[in-house]
Amino acid sequence: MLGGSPGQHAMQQKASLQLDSANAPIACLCPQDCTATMSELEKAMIAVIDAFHQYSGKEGDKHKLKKSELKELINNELPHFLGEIKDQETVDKVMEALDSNGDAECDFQEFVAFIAMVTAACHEFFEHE
Ligand SMILES: [Ca+2]
Ligand SMILES: [Ca+2]
Repeated sequence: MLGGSPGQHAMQQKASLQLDSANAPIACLCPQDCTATMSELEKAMIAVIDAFHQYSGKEGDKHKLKKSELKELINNELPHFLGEIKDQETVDKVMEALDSNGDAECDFQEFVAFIAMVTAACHEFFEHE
């Protein structure tokens, strides 16, 4: 049969979703669609991954945030925790702090470390209240 069985087609779609994760919404890879039953913490983790790819895919390397992408992400997604970045100097400083491997871009590992840092700072703030 030309085009394969419907089952094969679904599997191909799933494979392409995995490869093109920068543009595709994060899909659960288990047989059932379990996104509906995910815990709040699991949803938050997916949200972190989603936010990264939403901005990293805009320009240049799809899997890294350059300065302009990082600035946009912080300004749009972390306005209450970090405040708006207005000048280039601040963007430079933030990137310098995050960029642990020195390639002048923020990859997912570096982004997760950053989120952990902000979350820890936020936790400290509530602890001292
Ligand atoms: Ca990019
Ligand atoms: Ca880097």
